[in-house]
Amino acid sequence: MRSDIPTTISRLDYQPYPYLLPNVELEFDLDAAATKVSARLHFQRKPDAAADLPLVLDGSELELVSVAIDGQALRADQYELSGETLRLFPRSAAFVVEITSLCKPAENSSLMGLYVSGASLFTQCEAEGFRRITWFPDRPDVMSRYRVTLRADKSRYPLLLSNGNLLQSRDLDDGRHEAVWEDPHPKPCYLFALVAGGFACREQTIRTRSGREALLQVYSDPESRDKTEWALESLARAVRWDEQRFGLELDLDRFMVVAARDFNMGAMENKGLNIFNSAYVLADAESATDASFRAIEAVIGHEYFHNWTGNRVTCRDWFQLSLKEGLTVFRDQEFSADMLAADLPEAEARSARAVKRIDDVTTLRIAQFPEDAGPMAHPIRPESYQEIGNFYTATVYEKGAEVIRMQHTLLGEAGFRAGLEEYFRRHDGSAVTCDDFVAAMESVYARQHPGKNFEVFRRWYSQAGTPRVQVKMDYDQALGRCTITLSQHCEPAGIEKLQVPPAAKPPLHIPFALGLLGREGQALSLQHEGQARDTVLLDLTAASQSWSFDGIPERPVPSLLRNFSAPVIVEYPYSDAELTLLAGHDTDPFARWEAGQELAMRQLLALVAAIQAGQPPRVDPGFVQVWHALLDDKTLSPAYQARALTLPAEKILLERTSPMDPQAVAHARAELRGVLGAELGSSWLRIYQECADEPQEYHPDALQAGRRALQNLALSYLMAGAHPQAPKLALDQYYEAANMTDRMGGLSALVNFSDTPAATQALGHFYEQWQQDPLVVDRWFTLQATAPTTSVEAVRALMLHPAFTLRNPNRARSLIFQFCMNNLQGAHTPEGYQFWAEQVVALDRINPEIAARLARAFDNWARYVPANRDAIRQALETIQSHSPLSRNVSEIITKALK
Ligand code: 0A1
Ligand code: ZN
Repeated sequence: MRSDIPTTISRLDYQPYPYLLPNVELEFDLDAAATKVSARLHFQRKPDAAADLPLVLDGSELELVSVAIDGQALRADQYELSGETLRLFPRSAAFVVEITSLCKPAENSSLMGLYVSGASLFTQCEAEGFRRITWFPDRPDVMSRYRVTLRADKSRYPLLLSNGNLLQSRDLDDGRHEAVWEDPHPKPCYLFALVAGGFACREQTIRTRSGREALLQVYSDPESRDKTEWALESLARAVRWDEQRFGLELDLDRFMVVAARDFNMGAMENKGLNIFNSAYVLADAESATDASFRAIEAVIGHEYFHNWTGNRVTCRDWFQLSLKEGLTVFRDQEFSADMLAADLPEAEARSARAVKRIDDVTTLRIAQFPEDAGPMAHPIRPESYQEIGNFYTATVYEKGAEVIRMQHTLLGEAGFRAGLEEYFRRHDGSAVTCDDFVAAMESVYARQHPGKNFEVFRRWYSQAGTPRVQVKMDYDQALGRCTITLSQHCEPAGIEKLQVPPAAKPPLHIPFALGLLGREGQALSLQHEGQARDTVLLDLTAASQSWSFDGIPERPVPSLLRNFSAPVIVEYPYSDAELTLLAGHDTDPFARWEAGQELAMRQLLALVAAIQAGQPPRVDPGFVQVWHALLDDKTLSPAYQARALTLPAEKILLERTSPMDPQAVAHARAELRGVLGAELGSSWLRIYQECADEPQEYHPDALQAGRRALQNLALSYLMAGAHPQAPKLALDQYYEAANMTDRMGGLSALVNFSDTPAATQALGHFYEQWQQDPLVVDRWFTLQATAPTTSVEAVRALMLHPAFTLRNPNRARSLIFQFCMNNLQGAHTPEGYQFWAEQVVALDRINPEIAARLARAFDNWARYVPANRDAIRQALETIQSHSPLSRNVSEIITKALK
């Protein structure tokens, strides 16, 4: 484990690498215990670099066997090896370095570099894993062509894969074989990959837009081959979509996806050889839920889209991570939305896209808003880091995608596409910065809007924190004029909070979509920039600005931040009656959903206050009526209705309490769900029966999945409201289900809402049935980890289950992470916090990347009610007192305790 003194790396300290490395030749003698790697690196000093600069290479957990320059072996006194760097002193401007080293895949539990999963070998090189394979300039701005020779025992590792094209393969003596791969595209080393093992393949040949043939392949464990159909179809759809929507074509003859059981993240976009967490590849109706099918499509799309946004144009340094991640998340969100809306009539397509937007905004609010309000807050382009692995964050990914989406909103679809084309024209084949991206977009924007630029917009890249936009509306009856004033403000975030005097935070460029509704809920037409529209886009670029609209016959109700046009918090003093009007009538489906959520939020906050004051919680009948109206609204699609009738997530509610009170939040939400379940029992039952009444062959499309989501939501409300028929419905649904979505719906209703022998029996039955399928066993652990009645003792007992292990990230996440992060009732106790500290320390010995993620469970501890705050501080100190701690965990804990 690396536990060196933390060094902070700053964005502004960037120095170009003084050498080019156009060609890399690698030879692997693969073996789980010790793999020998021989590298031939063809260096050229850059013309503007000083001649006496040493050649600095990165290496970690490697054993150096030999090093030579231009065929001359170096003696130990001819190079410097210290910590993670190897310094060589070449004498000429062009030279070949040959390095032979050993690494130990079987001992590598960090899953970075070359590691073992099951009986196979995999690599993970982003961000800094390549240095665990060989000494190398492990930085994204060094781009090379790779030729890779793999040798291994043929019976153990029958398949040998790497990036690019297979040049040749042959048998060697003593049962070994060899494969030679060449990748024609220059790439940084973080995109290198190899896979060795026994796999089954599902493949399809496609013809790309320009008429080239390409082979798409999905590799899995042989026993999972019948679960790779959806992934392969998703890949084919992704290829097609990128051609149609952005004109981007596959640049390879062969594109491979391989599923790995042990993987730190979701998946990895290695050039032509994507390696995936098996959770984002394997699915069939019996074992995967609708949500998993959708997630697979999204991640397959995401990694494929990186082929252009990330691989063809890559990052100059890791501070630019959002250059590829924000852009690629935006692209995968649009891909998913287009797939959901495909083949639907106009109105339904609009609703389907709104559902996707609602889900994405919910993710942003659950994961990114809290991050932006806590000690790890950072701009989407961070200014400094100790461990780059800690910056694969919701801010870089999800807020980064929102920043791209705003550029799309400002430029329009055609303008955005033109901007992207300009970006590739300027930068294809190079490693660039976020500024370069914005400059390409700006070139189109300035053409569209003479005199305007992205000078203010650029600040999104350097400012942390969620801005607040305060809205004021004035109405002049005599003039028929409505004036909207927007004022923005952003509190200090993260380390800014420690600065005295506080840093100035200049205003941002915020595209703010607005509509006005009449008192009957009708859309009012607005005159703006010479056109009449229902929705106008206000360009807020100063601290405060006003816009007036004439011809408004009555005092309107504003519909604000339509479609969530910017990642901000809106403040406007709506009356409950106005929110009710919007929740029932807003023509913007996102804003309509938002109004219902805001009403629910008010109700929940009132319940939290009552619980804290020891008063009986009382629910406003007016609010129940709003839910009733949504339940009875036949014009809504089931998928949309399911979102509209779901209460705001506990974590979103928690963010709105001050100080944060997790126990009161959990109780308030459970209380409201119970009341809504009980008071609207007959409607929930009707909806349940309507949804359940349509037996069809399973398909994870938007319509079917929406219906199942609504059915399962109705079931959970019936259980929460203790409807007399509910337990039987849940049991029957569980035992008779024909797909995993229905089965999990039944089982979670039983486990979350009743602590009965029937629930325990069903859980036992589930494990019996599915124990051979690791991804389903993960569901089994998660369900128990998140059930409100699950205590720390229960989790400890589950950790003793033979199927549990901390070494497999998916399994560790399914139980430990799910409990600590998604079980407010069970985890937010003094024992819960101590348990968490123990697990962070235990995981850190195995896998620092994963441990550092768990270490962030209670980031916002300083804002909690005193009892919780003090107990978390103690737990943080417990972690801090451990030695050694990885650089990953230590960065998180130090920042949390500052
Ligand atoms: N580039 C990948 C994310 C990723 C990052 C690090 C990994 O290993 C520690 C793995 C994957 C993506 O955005 O999908
Ligand atoms: Zn990505």
